Amino acid sequence: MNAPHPTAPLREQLYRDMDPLNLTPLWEVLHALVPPQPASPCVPALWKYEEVRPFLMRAGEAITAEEAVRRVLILENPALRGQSAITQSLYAGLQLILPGEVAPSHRHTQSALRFIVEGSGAYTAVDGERTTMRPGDFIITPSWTWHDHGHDETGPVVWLDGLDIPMIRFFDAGFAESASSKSQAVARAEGSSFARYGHNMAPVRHDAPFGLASPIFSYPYERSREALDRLERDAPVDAWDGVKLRYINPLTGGSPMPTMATFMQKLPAGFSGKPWRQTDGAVYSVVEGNGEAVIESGGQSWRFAFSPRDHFVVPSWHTARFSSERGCVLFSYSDRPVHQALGIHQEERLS
Ligand code: GTQ
Repeated sequence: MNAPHPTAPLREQLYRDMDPLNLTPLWEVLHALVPPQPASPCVPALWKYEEVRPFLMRAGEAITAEEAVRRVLILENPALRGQSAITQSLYAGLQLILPGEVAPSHRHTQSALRFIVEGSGAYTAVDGERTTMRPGDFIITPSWTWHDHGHDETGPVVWLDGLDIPMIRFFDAGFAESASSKSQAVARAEGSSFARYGHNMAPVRHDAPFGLASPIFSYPYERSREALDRLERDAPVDAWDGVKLRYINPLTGGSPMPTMATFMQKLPAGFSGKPWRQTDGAVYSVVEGNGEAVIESGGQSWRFAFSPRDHFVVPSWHTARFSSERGCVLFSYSDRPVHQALGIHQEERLS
């Protein structure tokens, strides 16, 4: 038997005596504080739309959009229950709006993205300009812009909300306020932002109306899809990503909003991708087609068979690879711009 270390009682007594002064010995926690590589508490998770949708529709019976302010079911990481987080830094939720409803106008420092999952004809209004929502469209609500959502047409409309809520909470930097009127007055014609900034041109003056965020509110699916189709036909397919593009702020070439990067990718039919890992955990929304994601970390492995409108999360530094027999299209977002701004982004492409 090993004799107890002669200093052990000394240390125990030290810890007990200094505890009331809120003092803790670094050497007991150093390894966990400065890990040799990221050790995310998040786990990979998949939400099948066919399983989630009935609960969204029940939410539609249980509460109005106006009473809820935002009628959303939060996609919580199973390892972070109660924290309204899908990764340590990101929030995801599915928002439902029904014909005739209004989600009242407010603004907050948290940035939001919308990715339209089901239905058409709802609108979101951002600082006086409305944008009609269609499946596959990517829409932004920059920090501190007034926004309300409404629906004057038919059928339920569901979209994915991606926000930097946990990140802003981490920094204790959140502000919010409600508007005095439910819906904003329309100040500009629909499509005027896209006309000004969406054609590789920009106004001659005043060309950054939303500071760090993109002046384009809506990136229509047909444009993104057309680009991916053309690249699939005419350019080499990447062995890890298939055909993948990032959305940009046309004024800077950077991400549409400072805290979140967004991507659209197509896996061609028969694609069997090589594995990769990156420090930015990412949330995926399946747009079209079926496929499989295999995610591995610390000897554990997850295999997700995904279909249109399903959502899944790949946490930081988990190894992932994608495949698709008949081809598919995936939208995703992550906190990559923050990693890049801090100079800590890491990516590995494995073979
Ligand atoms: O639409 O403004 O899912 O403020 C969570 C917080 C949506 C929104 C969410 C929000 C919103």
